[in-house]
This record gives sequence, structure tokens and C-alpha cells, in this order.
Amino acid sequence: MPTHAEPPPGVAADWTIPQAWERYSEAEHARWRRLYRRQVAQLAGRAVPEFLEGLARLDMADGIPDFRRLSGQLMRLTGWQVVAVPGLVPDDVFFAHLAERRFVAGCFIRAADSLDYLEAPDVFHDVFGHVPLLAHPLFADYLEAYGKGGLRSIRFGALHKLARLYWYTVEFGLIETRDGLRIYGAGIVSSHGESAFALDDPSPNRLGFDLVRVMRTPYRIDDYQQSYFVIPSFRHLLETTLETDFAPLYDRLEQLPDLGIADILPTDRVFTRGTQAHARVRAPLRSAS
Ligand code: HBI
Ligand code: FE
Repeated sequence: MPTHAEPPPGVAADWTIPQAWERYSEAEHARWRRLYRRQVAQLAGRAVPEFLEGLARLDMADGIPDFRRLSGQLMRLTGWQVVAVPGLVPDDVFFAHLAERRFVAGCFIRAADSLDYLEAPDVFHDVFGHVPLLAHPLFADYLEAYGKGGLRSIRFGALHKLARLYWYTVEFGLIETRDGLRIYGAGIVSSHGESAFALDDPSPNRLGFDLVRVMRTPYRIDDYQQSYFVIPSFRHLLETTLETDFAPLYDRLEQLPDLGIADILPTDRVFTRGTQAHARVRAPLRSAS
């Protein structure tokens, strides 16, 4: 994705567009409700309580949320807003929005015949998946810190490494709780299949989160993850990110080779040593980042 790209015609300089909430059809709202109900059932006992609490406070059960109304609710809770964008936006634009506590979300909803397969993030992934945790103060601060770190990483030429942190936390993170492991990553909580796989399947590794370790680990965009990383708490994630001086870290990472996507190191805290059966049988690695 090139930085400093010009927005397409009809798109504002910051890449936002009007959501045009009035234009959703009743069939689209019904599709959202179906996805919502199915995921709420799937997430009981699987999602971290803070996600479920956020979901309950934001009332988005009745249909595709109007971002103006949702932003009003979120603004009162943690000072975040949700703004509409036409699809993927350039990295620098994405980070600049996060740094200002604006979450960018797609407006379209997936087709009725592909509820489980997504090529581009839709409104269900972006809003159901990402927004509930933005009602949690520590996670809200983490995402702002990530946006600021992202803007700096572009200057260091280290975006690639920082994107792995986003992937293995914001999108596919697991967390340790008193009741066992729970999911919090938006890519998992918005996926019916992966919300069971990430937590219950014997195939993937589940390893303790370590910032440098994660930044050395490639990820897949074409199938379920082969390794998930477990944070001890949202406070730990936020404090690690705020306390780390990323400039020397990026220098160090230059010297350290990337790890294999499913490697387990002697220094890893191992929650699950995965069989990798899913990755071997279903879908050999085609693309890693
Ligand atoms: N744009 N709309 C949108 N959503 C994203 O998640 C996103 C993006 N542009 C860039 C981007 N993510 C990456 O920079 C991060 O995933 C690292
Ligand atoms: Fe996402």
C-alpha cells in the first residue's frame, strides 16, 4: 500500500466518506442481526469479559449501527469515534486516525452466501470485531499508542515489523484470565470458525506474548493462524507498548532473523504445543507477511 496516495474521487482528504446509513436495505440489517446472534452465542465463555461488556454497552444488536450514534456512545465512554472509509486506506492515513482516537470502518456488509469468507474487512468485522474493546479504557489507550507508534515506524522503515504486533494482538490476540484462555482479537471474535479454532483446536501453537518475539514472527492472511500469542492482561500490553523505545528495538530487529511461522523457541512460554494438523492438511502456506 503506497503512502501519501491520493484519495479516489468523492473521498475526503483523510479518506473518510459518509456512511450513508439510511441506504442500508432491510435485508442487510437482517444479515447483520443474523451474524450478531450467531457470534454472541459462539462467544459465551470464549471472548474476554471486557469484550462482552463493551458489546452490551454499545447496543448494536438491532442492525448495522449508525456510526454517528455509535460514535456518540463511544465518545462518552473512552473518547473514540468510528468513521467510514471506502476500504483499505494507506498505512499513514490509518495510523493518523488511530493516533487521534478515530477507528476507520468499512461500510459494506458481506454477501449472504459468504458469511464465513471475507476478502476485505466489512462492517461486521470492523464494527462488531473491533469496536467493543474500544469501550475499555486500557485497550482504547493501547490502540492510540499503536497509531502513534505506527507513524514513527514508517519513518524507521519498520512498518512490516509493527504490523505483526497489530496482527498478533489487535486482530488475533488471546488473553489469560482466571478462568483460562480467552479471545480478544477482532479477527477471531468476528469469525465463527476461528473463534472455536483459536481456543479449542489442537492444531495451533498458543505461546506467551513477547514483543520482540512477535515482531519476528510472520503471519498468514489466507487461513487460520498457526500460532496465537497470549497476553497476561491489557495493562501489560499497553505498558509494554508505552515503555518500549522502538528506535533501538528496530535496530536490534534488523540483526535478528525472522522465525518460522510455527516455530517454538526454548524461551517461549508454551500454553499449547500445536499439532499443526490443520495447516498441514487443509492449506499449505501460500503467503506470509
Ligand atoms: N485500512 N480500512 C483499513 N483497515 C485496516 O485495518 C488497515 C487499513 N490500512 C492499513 C492497515 N490496516 C495496516 O497498516 C495495519 O494493519 C498494520
Ligand atoms: Fe481488523
